[in-house]
Amino acid sequence: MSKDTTLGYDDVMFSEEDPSHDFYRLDSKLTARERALRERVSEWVAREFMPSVPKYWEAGDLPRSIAAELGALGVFGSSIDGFGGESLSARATGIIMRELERGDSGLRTFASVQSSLAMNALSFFGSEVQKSQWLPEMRTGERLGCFALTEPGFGSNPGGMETLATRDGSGWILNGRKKWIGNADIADMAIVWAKTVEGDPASIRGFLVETDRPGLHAELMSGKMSLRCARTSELSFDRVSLPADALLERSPSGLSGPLRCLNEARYGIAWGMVGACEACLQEVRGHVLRRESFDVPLGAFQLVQDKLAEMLTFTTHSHVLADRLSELKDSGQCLPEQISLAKYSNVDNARKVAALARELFGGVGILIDHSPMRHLINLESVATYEGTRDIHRLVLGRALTGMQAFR
Ligand code: TGC
Ligand code: FAD
Repeated sequence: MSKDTTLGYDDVMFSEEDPSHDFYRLDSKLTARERALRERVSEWVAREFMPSVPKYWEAGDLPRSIAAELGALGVFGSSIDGFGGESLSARATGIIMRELERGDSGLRTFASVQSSLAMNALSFFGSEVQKSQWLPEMRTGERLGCFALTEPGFGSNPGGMETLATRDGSGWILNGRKKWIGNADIADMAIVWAKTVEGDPASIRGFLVETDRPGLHAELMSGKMSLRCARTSELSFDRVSLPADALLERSPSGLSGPLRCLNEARYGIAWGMVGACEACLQEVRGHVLRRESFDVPLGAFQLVQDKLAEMLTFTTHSHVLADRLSELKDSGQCLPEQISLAKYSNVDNARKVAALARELFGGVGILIDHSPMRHLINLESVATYEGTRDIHRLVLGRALTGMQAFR
């Protein structure tokens, strides 16, 4: 990393003095506790995580040891009451994701997979025994989970999945393959979604599968050009024997079980995008005030100010949407379609903000020393997982017309 351009602590930690910060004063709604949570997570990201980002990025890795640090910050299980902690407001969960994504989308993904997906699946659908056995240690980060829905042939259409759990006495035999599974090669357990009747999407159920079971194999995927600070694997199940109590007994039959968990992760992404936008805008604002061209700071040019205004506008729109979503969620009124709109449009906004910020950095903007290009590349993954833009617009089209156009 070149010395003169290295990010400083102040470039990353949110600053209430920065005029681009929280333009509509939405953070005035934060309780003292939410404010303290935000400062704690933001400070850890700026001080502890950011200095290692170039190393993680080049290695294409995020070490398992980060789990204990995130656990100590209180990042995992923030919507779950009991089992080693208490539930926080929806806004607090959003704030956690916002601050993690300010650092890197891979970091927020790590928390989403553990907390929004694996822990929530257990909390929604697990037995009391499963919850007591797993949730307390997942909260601290001592144990890690992953969420296995996607298959090589079935991403946008998970209902087509071929992974099959068949009865074997009182237990089950699991066969199949999953792809693109975050944290799978370092996880202690996987929430695996499988059909219990071949070819019947209405038979999909969730299973808690310990990753040391014979016949289960995790293969780390290589060659990712996006979300490099994240471990993503293929999982295969070759006649994996499961006990009867591996079934998530309260998981409904069909896709609504996994989709209920996806709602939680998509909600977190809508908030995470606010953090990615804020990081890009804050960093590039500092740059255009310092960097001179034609003997004046870049920030003095009208075209540059137009780009800054555009970035502020997208950032603010995303923040307003995420904040309102948290109110709808806390009042029990939040619809999956509202989450779809916020997920896809906040990702769209963040892609535009990151691209403008990268442009304003000129040549140095392609170096790992600066965040916008890294955010921009990461956002290719975020735009793809948890439902692509196309899928979420089709969800909205269905809500508006009553006709589904997926098939
Ligand atoms: P469809 O017929 O629409 O629905 C099947 C059943 O599910 C119910 N449902 C929902 N329930 C809860 N929340 C939602 N958002 C729901 N949407 C639908 C629905 O009422 C029905 O219930 P029931 O009782 O009648 O059975 O299903 P479909 O097969 O037509 O598919 C719909 C579609 C395309 C929207 C869905 O499959 C979809 O969302 N596809 C995208 C797949 C996706 O997002 N995968 C994500 C994998 S995990 C991941 O990417 C992690 S990345 C890491 C990170 O999060 O950071
Ligand atoms: P496809 O479904 O093949 O889609 C390809 C293109 O076709 C897209 O542009 C899509 O919008 C479009 N398309 C598809 N269907 C339609 C349609 N009906 N109408 C119009 N256009 C359509 N999954 C997990 O289960 N767990 C994880 O932890 C996880 N982590 C991930 C991490 C990363 C980095 C990535 C990239 C993916 C991850 N995924 C995970 C998988 C992710 O959810 C899928 O990649 C995503 O759902 C899209 O599926 P696909 O890649 O098969 O694309």
